[in-house]
Amino acid sequence: PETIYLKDYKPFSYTVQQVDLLFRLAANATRVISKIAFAPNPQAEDQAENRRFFLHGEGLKPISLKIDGTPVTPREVPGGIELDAPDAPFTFEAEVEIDPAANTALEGLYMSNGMYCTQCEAEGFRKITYYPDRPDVLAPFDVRIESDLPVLLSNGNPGTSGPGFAEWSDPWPKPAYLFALVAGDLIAHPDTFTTRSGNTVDLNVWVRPGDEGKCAFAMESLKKSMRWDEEVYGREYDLNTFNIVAVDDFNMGAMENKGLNIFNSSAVLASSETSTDANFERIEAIIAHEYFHNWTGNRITCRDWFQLCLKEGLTVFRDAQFTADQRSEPVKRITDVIDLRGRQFREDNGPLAHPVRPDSFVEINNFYTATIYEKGAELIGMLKRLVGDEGYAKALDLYFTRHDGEACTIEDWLTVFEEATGRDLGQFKRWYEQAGTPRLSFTESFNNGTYTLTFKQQTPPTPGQPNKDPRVIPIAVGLLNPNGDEVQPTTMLEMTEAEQSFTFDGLATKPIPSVLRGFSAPVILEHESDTQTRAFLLAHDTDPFNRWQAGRDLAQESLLTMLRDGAGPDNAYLDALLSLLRDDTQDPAFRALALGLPGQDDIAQTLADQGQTPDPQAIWEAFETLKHARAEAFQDVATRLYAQYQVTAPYSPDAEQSGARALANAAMGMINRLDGGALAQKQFDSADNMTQQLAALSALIAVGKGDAAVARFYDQWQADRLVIDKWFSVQITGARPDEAADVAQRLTQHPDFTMKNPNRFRATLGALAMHPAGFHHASGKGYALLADNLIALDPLNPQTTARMCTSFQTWRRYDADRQALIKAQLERLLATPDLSRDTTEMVSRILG
Ligand code: HT7
Ligand code: ZN
Repeated sequence: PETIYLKDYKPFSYTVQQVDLLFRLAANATRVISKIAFAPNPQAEDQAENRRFFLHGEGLKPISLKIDGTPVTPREVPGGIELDAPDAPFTFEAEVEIDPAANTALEGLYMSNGMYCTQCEAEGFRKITYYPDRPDVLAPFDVRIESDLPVLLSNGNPGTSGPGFAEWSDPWPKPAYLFALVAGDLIAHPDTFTTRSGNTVDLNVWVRPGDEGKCAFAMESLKKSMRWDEEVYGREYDLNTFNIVAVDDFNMGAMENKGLNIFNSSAVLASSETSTDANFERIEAIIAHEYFHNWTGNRITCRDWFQLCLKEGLTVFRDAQFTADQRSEPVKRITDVIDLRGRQFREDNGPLAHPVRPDSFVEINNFYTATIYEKGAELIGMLKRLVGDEGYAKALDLYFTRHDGEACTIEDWLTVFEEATGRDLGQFKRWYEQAGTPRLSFTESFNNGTYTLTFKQQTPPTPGQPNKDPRVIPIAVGLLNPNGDEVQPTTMLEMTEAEQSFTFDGLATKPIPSVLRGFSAPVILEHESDTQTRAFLLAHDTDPFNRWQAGRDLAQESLLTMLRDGAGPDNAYLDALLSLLRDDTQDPAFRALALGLPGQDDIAQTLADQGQTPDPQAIWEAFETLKHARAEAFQDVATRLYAQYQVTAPYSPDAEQSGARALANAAMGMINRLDGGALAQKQFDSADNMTQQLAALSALIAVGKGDAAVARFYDQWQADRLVIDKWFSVQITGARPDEAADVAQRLTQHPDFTMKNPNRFRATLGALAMHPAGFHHASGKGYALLADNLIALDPLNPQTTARMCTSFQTWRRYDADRQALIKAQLERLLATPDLSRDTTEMVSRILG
């Protein structure tokens, strides 16, 4: 397959002035009739004689093609067609036929439960009709849909409609990846929103009949997002309609199509009976994310797909700010960092490492990664820390005014910051160009009241990038005296060298440093610290992130020592955690987070970083031992917390109630280990919300008492797809390591298992991959099961297959036997006849 390079970017030879599309919908033979006004592009350097009129097109059946009314015969070229076109404005017309019912890839126009829907990002529009399917070609679209289905939707504002047809007009020039169409038997949950300049916007959440009772939360989240973007970024909505549609079969979370966001139903539908607190929080965040794209992505889009982080990093950053404002800032930061370390650091540390702005790709769908999204968002956070809140606000205002209606690059983005703040961001740009997570270490010295911190940064090689230059790193530091008082409030140090010292004067005693407060940069902080200092920080740090980090470090050290020396759990950790749990002045959500343990995969990675070979089974056993020791040591406090944090008020998914439930359920998890499931069974029997019910089910499975509850849960929820996804997952994640692959295998035979629904596939095979000791079982049965299913899925849905291959990305950290087993499965995958380009690229990169 062809590799595409950033350095080869050239603008398209033509501009598009207007797009008119007519869809005659039919399940197996939809007609798409397009009329597109083109003109030579003055920005393109091509001379008239070498202008190329190339249009993308994939799997289209051409019926007729015309230029200025005259039929034309195209030359078939890889990925599309080429035509001789005038060196003056002209109209191109095409009629093509496509087969949405046969489209299982869920890209382009496809069908999901009798409903038509589209997914065009990144390169799906070319499966709908011939078009310059690239993000730097922007045009207004007018759409007419003809179908007997009752609800016919597209982008922009509604126009004329009547029996069997509807017209839509989107005045905002947009790239084809933001095109959308939906047609189905849908029910609206309607509302309105008045913008701050007084425009009334019709809002609708569209769902399948039966789901109309699960839309209210999404609608409230949308209205909050609209208001927040006005208040915090000064961004108003710009059409008179905003539609959200829930679709069951969807490859990702959601899609920000202009005025017509299409969502995975798991990212919209919510009720207290069927959704957990975590589900509610995710829905609120995804609704906000897609809505915020209206400005960061749609009004200002990307010049090419190498600039993907321009819209995704910024929009993730904006949605994180929103969530922090709605809920708790420290809790949001801590959970984001857990996620970043678990997914992005893992990617940065292996064969799939790539820069936040990659410089080449084979299949762009493989680059919707944690690096582009989450590390991309971290870069925005660092920029904000470096230029300050005011500088950030000025730069964003300039970005919106200067680039509205344009397709931009990271250079454009950094230039507005340079101009708005007068800073040179040349070194900062390395964050976009260099892959890999910097390792940051420090030493301290104290002399005559002067305290010196000397930092070193170093980034290990990544594929194709053996050497790295130092980056600018904002390091937030505070200092505490031995009594626990803060003697130096948070200061932003700016490290620009490979090694650099910073001094603090006038200190009476050697302080205890709190470094990288708020996780001020996406680095791995390597610092040997003693248990006492960590316990001190857990008790006294004024920075909530670093307090939590101190607890996590203690847990990690304890686990590593248990694994290395066969020692028992560290008492200093248990004591420090116990004091925190007892402290009712502390936010319950924070205490629940402090009770969390590092991921088993994080421990495997840490061991690999230290040059050791992780044994997933031994890690699982160490976790079990530690959890059991905590259950015994915290028995009294767990019983008290469980009782104290039962929520008696009517269910609400707000931060306060969910924090209380999180702590009570963590307490129940501990009690469960000692009472053999008695309390969990009680909770399961009486639960009136999914958070309580699922936590209890999971606890029962963990102690081998889940059979009856698993059966009852299925009977109760068999009609609800999203709840049944949970039912699939919980049985696998809760299984013992030697049984997890067998449970997953059995569930793939269940009548409700289907390859065609990505949520169900992920709930089953994804759950196995997230059970490190089960997936990496020495027999290799986990690897074989995943590979079997990926081979079966690839011809149906290459995008989801390729994405799930990432479960194998850490293979080189394991012992020779496991490496051989995984390699054999990867080679088997690669040898599969007609393997998709997506999966071929992914597996080849993983094999290295
Ligand atoms: N911008 C979207 C990314 C996306 C996507 C969404 C659904 C299905 C396939 C997709 N490919 C790319 C989602 C977002 O980041 O908001
Ligand atoms: Zn996005």
